[in-house]
Amino acid sequence: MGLNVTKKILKSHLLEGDMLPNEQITIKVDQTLGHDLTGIMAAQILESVQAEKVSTETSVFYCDHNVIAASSENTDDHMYLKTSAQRYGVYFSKPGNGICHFLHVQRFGKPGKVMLGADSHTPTSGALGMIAIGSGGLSVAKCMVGEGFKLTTPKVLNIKLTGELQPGVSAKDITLEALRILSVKGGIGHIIEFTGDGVKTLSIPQRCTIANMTIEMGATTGIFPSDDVTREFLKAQGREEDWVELLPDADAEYEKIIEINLNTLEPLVAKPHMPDLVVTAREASDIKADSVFIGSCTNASYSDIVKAAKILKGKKVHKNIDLTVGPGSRQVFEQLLKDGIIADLVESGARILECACGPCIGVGQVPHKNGVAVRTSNRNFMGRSGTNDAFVYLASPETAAATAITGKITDPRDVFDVTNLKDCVEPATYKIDDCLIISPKDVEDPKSVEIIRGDNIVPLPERGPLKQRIEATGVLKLGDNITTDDIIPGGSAILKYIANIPKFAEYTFCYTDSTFVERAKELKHTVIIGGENYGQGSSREHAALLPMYLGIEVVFAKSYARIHKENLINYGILPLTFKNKDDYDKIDMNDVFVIEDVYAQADIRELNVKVVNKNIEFTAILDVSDFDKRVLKEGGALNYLRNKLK
Ligand code: MIC
Ligand code: SF4
Repeated sequence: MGLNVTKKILKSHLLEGDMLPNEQITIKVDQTLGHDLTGIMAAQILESVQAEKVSTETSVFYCDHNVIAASSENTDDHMYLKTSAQRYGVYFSKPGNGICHFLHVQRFGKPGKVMLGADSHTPTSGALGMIAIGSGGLSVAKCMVGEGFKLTTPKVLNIKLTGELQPGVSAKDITLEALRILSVKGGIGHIIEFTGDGVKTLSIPQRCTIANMTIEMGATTGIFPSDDVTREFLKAQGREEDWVELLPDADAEYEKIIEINLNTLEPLVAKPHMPDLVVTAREASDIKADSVFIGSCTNASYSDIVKAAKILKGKKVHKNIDLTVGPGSRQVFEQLLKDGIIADLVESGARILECACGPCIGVGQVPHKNGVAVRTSNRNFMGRSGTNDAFVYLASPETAAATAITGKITDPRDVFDVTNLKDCVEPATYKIDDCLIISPKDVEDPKSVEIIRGDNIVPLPERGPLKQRIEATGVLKLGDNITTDDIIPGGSAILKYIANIPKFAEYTFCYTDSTFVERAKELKHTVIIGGENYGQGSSREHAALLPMYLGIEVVFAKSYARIHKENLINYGILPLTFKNKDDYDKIDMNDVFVIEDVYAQADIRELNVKVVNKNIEFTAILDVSDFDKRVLKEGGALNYLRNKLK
C-alpha cells in the first residue's frame, strides 16, 4: 500500500508505537518555535527543570506578538526571552523581524522535518512539506530537552485541489471554502494533506495561507507536498540545500477525500464570530465596515500585499475606513519598499504597521464599540480583537482592499479589472539579511549568560499530585465551541501579564462572566462544564494554567479541541467527557460533584461522578493514553518533567 506524505514523515520520525488507528505514537521532534507569549512559558519551564541546553536541531523564539511595548511588562518579557534563548541555545528573532510562522517558513523550515510550535498556527510550515504541529509551551519545552511528542495516530484527510484560481480569487478563499465544508470541528483527529493538480499552481506563501488555517478546521495540522515550487522558494531564500522532494505515492491512501475546484471558487468572507460562518463576499455586500486590516501570519506575504496595493493604486481609502497594512516580515517589508508598493499604499491612505501580529490579537487597532472590522487574519472569535463588542469579518487581501475603497464588503471583481492581478507574484529571489536574528553561534559562553528577569516574571504556580477524592463545585456552565480567547482573552492590556500568573488570572473568563474569578476563589475547588469542541483556537496554555491556579480540578465537556486537552493534562486538570452526552443537560453551575477513588477509576478510564445536591450520578470518561494518566497522577507535566530529570 502506498504512503501519503504525512505517513512518510511520521514513519521516518517514529520513536514508539505502531501507526495504527487510535494507537498512541511518539515522534521525534527536529524543530521547535515559541514566541513572546508562549515562548515565555517554555523558557520558564526550561529554567524550572534546570535544563542544560536544547537538544533539537533548530529551536527559535520569535518576538512578534506583544511588540508595541506600551509598558515595561512587555520589554521585561522580551529581555527574559532573549536571555533565555542565549542561555539555552535557541535562536532569537528580534521585534520587527516578522511574524513567527511566516518567518519560520522563510528562514528555518525544511521539508520532511517535524516541528512542534508553541502556537496553534504552527501548521503554516506545512506549506513546505513538513509536519508542523501546534501545542502548549510546556509540551514544546519537553521536546526542546529531547522528549518525543506523543499523539494519537492521526487520520489523514485529503483535500484535492483541482483547476486554477481565477483572478481576484485567492488562497484565502480556498481555506474559507474548506472551512465552509468542514466547519471548525470537521478536521478533529486528522492531518489535512493537500494534493491535486491545483497544488502546482500555488506559491509557497499561498500554501502558507491554506496550511495556516487548518487549525481553524480543528485539524492536528495541514501539509503540502514538497515539489518544484518548494525547491524554487527555498532557492530564492538561499536555502536550496534544505530541499528534498516529498510526494505522495501514486496509490497513497487517505481516510477521507474532499475535492475543491479552484476554477469555480468565488471571493468569500467569514462572518462574526466563527471562521466557518462563510458566505460569498457578494452575499455580505450590504455590510458597512469601519476598519480594514491586511496582515497577520495568514495573509501578509509580498504577493498578498502587492495585490491589495494594485487594487488601491490611484484610488483613496473610503472616508469611513481606517486601513492598516502589516507586512509579514522585514524581508517582505524591504521588498515592498524597494518596489514602491509602500508608497502606493500610503498614497491611497493606508497606515503601515510594523511586521508583527498587531490587530490580529488585539494588540492595537481595537475596533470601537460595535465596530465592524474586515481582516485578512484567521480568527474572528468574540473578544479576540481586544473588545467584546466588535464584529470581525475574515477575507482575502483582494476583498479587503476592495472593501477599503467602497466602505462596504466588496467582491474585488466588482470594482477592479482583476485580470491585472495576474502578474502580482513573489519575487524571483529574496534579499537575505538575518541581522535581526541572534543565533546560538553569536553567544560565546551560553552557560555564563545571566537570565534577566524583570518584576513581571514571577515563578510558575505549582499543583500537587492528583487527589484520591475530588469534591468540587460547578463554577461555570458553557455551550459549544468555547475558545481559549473566551477563557483568557487577547488584547495588550491583558496579555502583558502573561508571565505574571496571579495578575493574569484576574482576567479569566472576564468577558463571559465577570464574577467568575471571585466565585472560583471563594469556592476553592471547582469544576467547569463545557459543550462540544471545548477550548478551540489558540494554543494559549494559560487557558488551562489560570483555571488550575484558580482551583479548577475537573472539566466536564462533550468533546475537546486537541491542544487544549493536552494543556489541561499538562496542568493536572482532569479533562473528562460524558459517557452519555445527555448528562450535560442534567448538571448545572453550583452543583457539587464528588469522585471517589480517583486513581483506580482513572485507570479503567470510567469515573462515577455523584452530584450530591441532586442525588444523581453519571459516568464520565477519561479518554487519555497511559502516559497522560501518569502525567495527570503526578499533577501535570511540570511535575513529571522535574521528577524525570532529577
Ligand atoms: C493566536 O493566534 O491565537 C495566538 C495569539 O498566536 C496564539 C498564541 C497565544 O495565545 O499565545 C496561538 O495561536 O496559539
Ligand atoms: Fe500572530 Fe495572529 Fe498569527 Fe497568532 S494568528 S501568530 S496572533 S498573526
